[in-house]
Amino acid sequence: MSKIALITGITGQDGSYLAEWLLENNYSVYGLVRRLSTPNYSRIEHLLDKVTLLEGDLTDQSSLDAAVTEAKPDEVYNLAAQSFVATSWTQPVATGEVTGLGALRVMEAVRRCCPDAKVYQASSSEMFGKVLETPQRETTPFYPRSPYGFAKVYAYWATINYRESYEMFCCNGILFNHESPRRGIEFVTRKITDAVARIACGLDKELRLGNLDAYRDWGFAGDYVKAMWLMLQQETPDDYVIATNEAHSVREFVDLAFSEVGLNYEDYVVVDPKYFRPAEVNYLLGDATKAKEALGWKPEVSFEKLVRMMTLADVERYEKIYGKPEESASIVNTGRSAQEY
Ligand code: NDP
Ligand code: GDR
Repeated sequence: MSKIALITGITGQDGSYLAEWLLENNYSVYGLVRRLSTPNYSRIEHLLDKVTLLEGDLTDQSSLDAAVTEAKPDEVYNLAAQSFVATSWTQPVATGEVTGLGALRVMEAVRRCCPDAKVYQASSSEMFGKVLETPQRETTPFYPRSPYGFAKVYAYWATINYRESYEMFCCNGILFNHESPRRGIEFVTRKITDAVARIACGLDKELRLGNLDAYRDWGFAGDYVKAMWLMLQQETPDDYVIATNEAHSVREFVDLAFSEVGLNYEDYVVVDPKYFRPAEVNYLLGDATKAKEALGWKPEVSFEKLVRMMTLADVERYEKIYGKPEESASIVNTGRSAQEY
């Protein structure tokens, strides 16, 4: 009998990779989708005949109860969230509702309607915020720096409390930043690779960014969803940091991405205070030793490969629409295709 998984946030970056991974492993996959004025299935277009979509919203308990009752899942992956940190200052209450209370509602739905289901909660390195220890590990104290960060701390503790109060199998994956060609366009990595491609194709002349000296531990989303799954395959529930153990600055990312197309970032990047955050997370570096030892998990894609993968994918996308640029940027000469990554 194949296992059943319910993914909230299936239309997001991680949801799409996780659905692929679970389907490859013979799961029946259900995905929760919310009502939008126009459906947003671009990341799961290729999976639509293989997954069952259920309508629901993390702000609506009855819809979550109904989804869990219908799917009868063995595993629930709560990936849905208002996940953009910058927006959490302009929509702090909505962020708290979805990212914080939404996780509690998912666990309540499981407790009431399908208590034996295992639950994965998408916790975040943003909880470490103004870091109190480097590198950050499972025991590092939290100091969130945004409404998103403190909403995730609430959800983190709700996950642990449901494990301890009801003996539910609930796990926190404390994931550091992970990216891919499917990353939302407003996140800095994708904003950069999209702009590099536009500039290389002659469609744009500059890229406006905020703090170039923020450091992040960036990995590949396709690697990270496997860690989520591994957590739910263990005998006992626990919490794990998932990271590459390498920190790079936004400046390094931007430099490498422009180099991929043979350009110098200093000729195009403009620092715009509009993108500075009211409280910044300056430096994140994760220690995933526990995950390596207990889950046998390690990242496969390096920082350099990730930047290349994302840049190539965006260049190819624009080239398909507008044709190759006259000036041969080096990316066109690598002979590699984004499909290879
Ligand atoms: P995305 O922003 O790409 O996806 C978020 C998903 O949540 C989308 O499917 C979105 O649906 C859905 N969603 C938003 N609001 C609601 C709601 N009210 N009800 C139901 N669904 C909703 O995020 P990622 O895939 O990058 O991240 C997945 C999870 O992991 C998130 O919880 C994020 O906070 C967390 N995380 C991410 C990290 C990263 O680096 N990517 C690192 C650590 C944690 P729609 O398509 O309709 O907008
Ligand atoms: P983050 O990702 O806040 O770490 O949250 P983001 O890519 O938005 O920012 C990373 C760093 O880059 C700096 N930065 C800019 N960021 C954006 N978006 N746009 C800019 O123009 C820009 N210029 C500089 C930011 O200040 C920041 O320091 C992501 C999300 O996926 C969360 O949901 C997740 O929990 C964490 O990663 C781990």
